[in-house]
Amino acid sequence: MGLFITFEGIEGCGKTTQVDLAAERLRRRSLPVLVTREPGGTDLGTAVRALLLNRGERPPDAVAELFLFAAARAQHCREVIGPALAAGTIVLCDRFADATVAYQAYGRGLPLETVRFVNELSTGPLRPDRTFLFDLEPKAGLSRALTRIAHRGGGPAEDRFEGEDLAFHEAVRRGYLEEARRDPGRFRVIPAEGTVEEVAAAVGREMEDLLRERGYVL
Ligand code: T5A
Repeated sequence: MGLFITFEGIEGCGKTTQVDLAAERLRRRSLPVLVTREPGGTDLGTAVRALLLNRGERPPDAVAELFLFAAARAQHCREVIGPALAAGTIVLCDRFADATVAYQAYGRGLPLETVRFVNELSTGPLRPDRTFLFDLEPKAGLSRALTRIAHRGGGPAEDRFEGEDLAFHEAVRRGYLEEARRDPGRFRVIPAEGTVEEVAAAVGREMEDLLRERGYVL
């Protein structure tokens, strides 16, 4: 079995930047790595991503949103993540089921136990070995995310969640921190206000510990 590592946090916390840097470090050591993201990672996930993240005249209802994220994840787990882990790959995933708890339960206000149940259905037996939670003030995260969107050019902005108010993003952050408190064995909370290099150094230390713990020769 490989290793399943997820990267989580509010908008603009820097997780995508850190997923790419972590993958680069692992590849330099000739370790087999797969980088993927949610929603996404499969044809179905990519189609669902457009439905969920692009602004439209009629945004999905919160329950519809929950099921769309779950549908994308069910396909992703069975078509991509599960087989990659079975082949011994280290899978780095930009967001996973904790995002559904943070956004759809804490952010949207859907019942927590219902969201957990839907998550279990969509992931089946798959659980991350480790989750890095990049913690940042929502104001700082949103300002970074909006800069990223402004520089994106070309494609769709995928900014529907960035349009939510500050209270929503604060609730999402609280949700993530609460999940980390419930499962300290899996989560590592990484302060994300530093420079890219400072945050990457913290991720690097945590990755070394995990690889050593799991018997990888370093
Ligand atoms: N969602 C997702 C749910 O509601 N439920 C779910 O179940 C799931 C899976 C997905 C959206 O869907 C929601 C949550 C999201 O709103 P996404 O594709 O994950 O969207 O996009 P975002 O989270 O919005 O990703 P961002 O790209 O905005 O944020 P990241 O990944 O946190 O940040 P990153 O690395 O792209 O960096 C953003 C900008 O900041 C700069 C980068 O260069 C970039 O410009 N940056 C830094 N600047 C200063 N200091 C640092 N340390 C920096 N690190 C990065």
